[in-house]
Amino acid sequence: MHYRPNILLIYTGGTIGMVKDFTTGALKAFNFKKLLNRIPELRHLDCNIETVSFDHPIDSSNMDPDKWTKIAAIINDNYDIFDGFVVLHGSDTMSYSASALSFMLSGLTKPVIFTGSQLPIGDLRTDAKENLITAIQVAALQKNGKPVIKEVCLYFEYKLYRGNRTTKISAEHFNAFTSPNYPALAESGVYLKVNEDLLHSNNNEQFSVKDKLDAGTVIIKIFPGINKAVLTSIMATPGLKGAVIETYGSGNAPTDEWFVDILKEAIAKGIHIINVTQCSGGSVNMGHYETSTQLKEIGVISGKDITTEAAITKLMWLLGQETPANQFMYAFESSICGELTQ
Ligand code: ASN
Repeated sequence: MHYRPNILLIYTGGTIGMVKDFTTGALKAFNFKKLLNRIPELRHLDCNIETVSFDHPIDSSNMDPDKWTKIAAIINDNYDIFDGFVVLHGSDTMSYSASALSFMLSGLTKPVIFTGSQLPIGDLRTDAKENLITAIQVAALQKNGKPVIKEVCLYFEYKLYRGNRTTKISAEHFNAFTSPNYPALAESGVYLKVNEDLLHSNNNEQFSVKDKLDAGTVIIKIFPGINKAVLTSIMATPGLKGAVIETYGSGNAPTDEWFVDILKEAIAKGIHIINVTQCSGGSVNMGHYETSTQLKEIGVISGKDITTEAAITKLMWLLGQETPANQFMYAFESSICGELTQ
């Protein structure tokens, strides 16, 4: 008999399920289950769909590590019952959440597809229907009775990306995401074309949720004129355990003595410093220019071609897993689930 995969939709909030507050004119989160009833197309999909919603759906600007743990727990509790998961999420922080979950859902053997929309699902010109329907179809894709996708992905505007490779690039285009350093895993046109060579699969690791995160972290963007007092004060923040520094080009930063000394002292105190590029594509390569040689010498960790979103969540995750100090650099510079090119 024909098998219909079971898909769980997890609604966390975001524009996709929002409605306009008629007094203020602002969009706010709404009861998604009620809205779903208005999408008869879902009944034509070749899978069984169930939905679960956050008790209080949020605009994704209010996303935080506790809520990532909540999403991970929903997936864990339903892991054996469902063949795939679709997480409906606001687009603003979707790349952070997809990255965080990619680390937390260790040894994943089923698809977890994040999607959302730029316009509410009830809007006449909405992009929500295509995103939702195709995300469900991707989550339901099976080959020889097994899911095709076994990783955390993000589906938006005809493209399926590895979630931890994405970044939001537009506040208004339907094409709101890009994956600057890794090609799309699948494209949806007349056919749904999956590029199987690009898919991630774990090495027979058992699925488990590793949800401890430590948010004693910061992202610092370097700019010409960066202030010594400000940087000193950030590095002196109580409880700070790691910093992602967005540098120029291939990982370059000012060579001023004070700048290098502040980072050197922070590293000596046990703060992990991660170097990522503020360019929208390409990789950090410390030592390529004189302006990054010292960073390498003092023990700054290379983020290689990781996105800032994946870097900060990987940092929180490695800290949460209590990765020993002497293994931290190796652990960060190695790929856990395809988030960087080794
Ligand atoms: N502010 C919304 C959110 O991230 C934006 C969206 O979903 N398009 O929740």
